[in-house]
Amino acid sequence: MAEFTLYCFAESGNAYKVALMLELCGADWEPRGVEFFKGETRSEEYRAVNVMGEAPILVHHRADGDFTLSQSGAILTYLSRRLGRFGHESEAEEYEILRWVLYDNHKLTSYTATERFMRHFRGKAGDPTAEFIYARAKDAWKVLDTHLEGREWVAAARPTIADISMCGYLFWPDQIGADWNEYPAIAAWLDRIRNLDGWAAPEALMPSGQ
Ligand SMILES: N[C@@H](CCC(=O)N[C@@H](CS)C(=O)NCC(=O)O)C(=O)O
Repeated sequence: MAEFTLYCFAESGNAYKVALMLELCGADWEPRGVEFFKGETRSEEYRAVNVMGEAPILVHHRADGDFTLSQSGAILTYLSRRLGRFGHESEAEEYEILRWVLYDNHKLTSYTATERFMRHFRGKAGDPTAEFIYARAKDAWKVLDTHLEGREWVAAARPTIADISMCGYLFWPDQIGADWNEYPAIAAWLDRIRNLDGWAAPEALMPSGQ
């Protein structure tokens, strides 16, 4: 058995954040595919593992027993401490990383993922609710683009879990309705992430949830 098991599926940018972290760290991990589109996260069995009914879930098979954790931000924090990579080096960095992981979960990923679901998976682009969420997602992209002007990484002079969290959905520009030419700092930053040793696309790391 691998050291880490990740409940995940390829269409999930939230799961991708963790899969990418594990891969960039060269960790010994295996995916446990979640049949999201068949409703697995709504099943009693799944909610017994994660009452929130969400992917990703990480199970760390430790000498002192299995440790199970959900919420990509919590998992990334845990992994950065256990694996000694992509974490903070000072108190100021610790809170800068936390600030951006929280912004990601509240604004960037939540609007981007919801907009993508409506646009790409439900074909609802253009309906008023979808347009509202799209506008909120574009606001968050602008915030990120402005922040990245003149800097290479989100929260430190090197890549951290803040970068890994925030890029979760952004390698699917067509699916989220983004043209990165309009956000040049994001485009350059995504290229830097793509060039990290061990980078792989979501579909190369996880099985489809279809
Ligand atoms: N904030 C959570 C979001 C997780 C999340 O929304 N996961 C989606 C898949 S990408 C999910 O499982 N949704 C199930 C549902 O909302 O019913 C995280 O970062 O882990």
